Amino acid sequence: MAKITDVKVVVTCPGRNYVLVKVETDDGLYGWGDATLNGRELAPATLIEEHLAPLLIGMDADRIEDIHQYLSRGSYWRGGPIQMTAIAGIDLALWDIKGKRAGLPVYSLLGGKSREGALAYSHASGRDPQEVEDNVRKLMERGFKVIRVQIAVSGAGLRGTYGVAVEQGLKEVEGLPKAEIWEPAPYLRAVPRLFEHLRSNLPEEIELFHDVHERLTPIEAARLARELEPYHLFFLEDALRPEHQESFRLIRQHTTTPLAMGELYFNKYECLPVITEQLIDFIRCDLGHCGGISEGRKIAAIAEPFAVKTAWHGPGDIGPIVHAANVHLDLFVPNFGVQEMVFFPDQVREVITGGPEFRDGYLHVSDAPGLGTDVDEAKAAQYPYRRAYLPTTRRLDGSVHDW
Ligand code: GCO
Ligand code: MG
Repeated sequence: MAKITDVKVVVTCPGRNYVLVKVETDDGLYGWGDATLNGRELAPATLIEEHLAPLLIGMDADRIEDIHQYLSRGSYWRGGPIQMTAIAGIDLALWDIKGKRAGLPVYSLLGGKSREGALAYSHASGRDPQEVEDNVRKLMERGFKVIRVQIAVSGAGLRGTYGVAVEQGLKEVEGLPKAEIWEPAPYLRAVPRLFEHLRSNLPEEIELFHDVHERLTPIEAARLARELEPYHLFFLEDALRPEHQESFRLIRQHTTTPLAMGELYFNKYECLPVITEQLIDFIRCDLGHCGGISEGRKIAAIAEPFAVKTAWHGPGDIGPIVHAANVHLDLFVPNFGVQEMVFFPDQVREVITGGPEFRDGYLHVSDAPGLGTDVDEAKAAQYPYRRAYLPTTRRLDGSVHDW
């Protein structure tokens, strides 16, 4: 028994905003979790501070599953990105504490290592196929064996650089959200051309794939997946909006391109149909947005008998603590597929220390008890919260399109 004595939220902006959750117990231990929701940071922060923390004081930090059930089902209000992000922040902190109490890394508490390292992927992008190729080669030199490729969609009236590196437009921007102008037709022409170029110029061993970011209709997605079939993608990511789960059937009828989905599913129930009907090949929920390790390990277990592998979301807009949780789970999960990763800037690493290390294409965590991450609260205080938004997307006629 270790009574929870305090739950504290730290919102910090070492380049971008992170919402960090500290849980303390009466045996003198503490754990850190991450409840960052990109562009909406103060919503989970307030939910934790105002509504969840008072419920947790005095509870037994060791009873992680009971706390998860209590917060996710006992409250009447279920699911959703804000609540499941807040719960994830607490859940990760509790796993961190449990590991520290046991003197064991979290992967060991989950059942131990099924593999030595987690196969990792990073992103390459560019304004034209040659620039993407050059960036893929740079990542290959760093040791990556799997790479996501995105290309800017250009044409008359289009504005913005969908999918192209951070400095060219994807990062959150301060002030009002930047509007990008995007059209499906030039996009649907650009992506197969990109893969044709890459597959003719790069060694065949390198695994490549593409993220659609939920921008297509079912029939457009089926067309794209079919046209990409000759290029043997590792997977086609998020081809459809999260509301269109049943439309994955349509894509499946038309192609053998492997499919991945899940960063916009917020609990195990939302993952069910695409897994149990074997409509996807990779489930890629965000452990920081779907309730943490406790929910993620169940999603992985549901997926295992259906031959669906995990590929947890791991971009820069969730901090190193979630990335550490990803890798602890990756090392254990038998049906692990691949792990998305980023190299965090020094500023972030000064505030949030520890976390996974990349070596020769794989991610590793240390044997330190818990998640192996910590937060320098004095450093975090030097970077106060700054309101920021992701860009939004409109069509040429001015109407809103999905992000
Ligand atoms: C991914 C995501 C990112 C998103 C970001 C939005 O697969 O990493 O789709 O590319 O841009 O997470 O907040
Ligand atoms: Mg994605």
